[in-house]
Amino acid sequence: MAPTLSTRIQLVQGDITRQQVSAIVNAANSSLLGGGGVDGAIHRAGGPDILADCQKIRARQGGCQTGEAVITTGGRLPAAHVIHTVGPVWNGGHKGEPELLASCYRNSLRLAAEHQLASVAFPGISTGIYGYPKKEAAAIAVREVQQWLAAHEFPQTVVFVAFDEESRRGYERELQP
Ligand code: AR6
Repeated sequence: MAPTLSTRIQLVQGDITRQQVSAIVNAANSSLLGGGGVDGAIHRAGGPDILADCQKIRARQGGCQTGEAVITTGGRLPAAHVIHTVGPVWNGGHKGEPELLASCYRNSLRLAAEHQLASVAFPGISTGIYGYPKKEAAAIAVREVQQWLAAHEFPQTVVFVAFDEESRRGYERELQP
């Protein structure tokens, strides 16, 4: 029997760099050169091979625009790959932020599907330094992932990684049947 949508989505609270999945998603910036927050944690835990791949992508296409995604090695991480996506900076919500955030999820999932990755873990893109309200961001994340999984075989599983309790409650609300 094919797994149902609800068994293909998991929610955990913790550190995304520890997740045993095919790819973790990074909340990057358009330079792809690293930064604070989850970006800093991923580069620290994964080591210099991730940045080396990012530099190659920069040489090829000059970085990554808001709403887009690129894929690199996971270096020393348990995850073989990192998908770097650039979320929108929250600016009140009327500057295209919801559509750009939805694009981050769709483009990350598309890369995972193209590489036939079994499992992908997402942090709350834009919900830290970029200031996107966690509740609204969780609603977009869950909607986009559910729509993707309903229409695609890959990735088989998506893990939402909540770093704190407020984020976890946001996902829980949205995932209620
Ligand atoms: N595991 C899981 N989630 C985490 C972790 C972790 N180790 N660390 C932080 N979070 P942020 P943004 C959560 O600020 O808002 C960087 O400098 C955090 O609690 O990392 O998209 C980039 O280079 C929050 O819910 O990303 C960009 O310049 C979420 O991850 C900028 O920050 C995202 O917070 C991107 O800002």
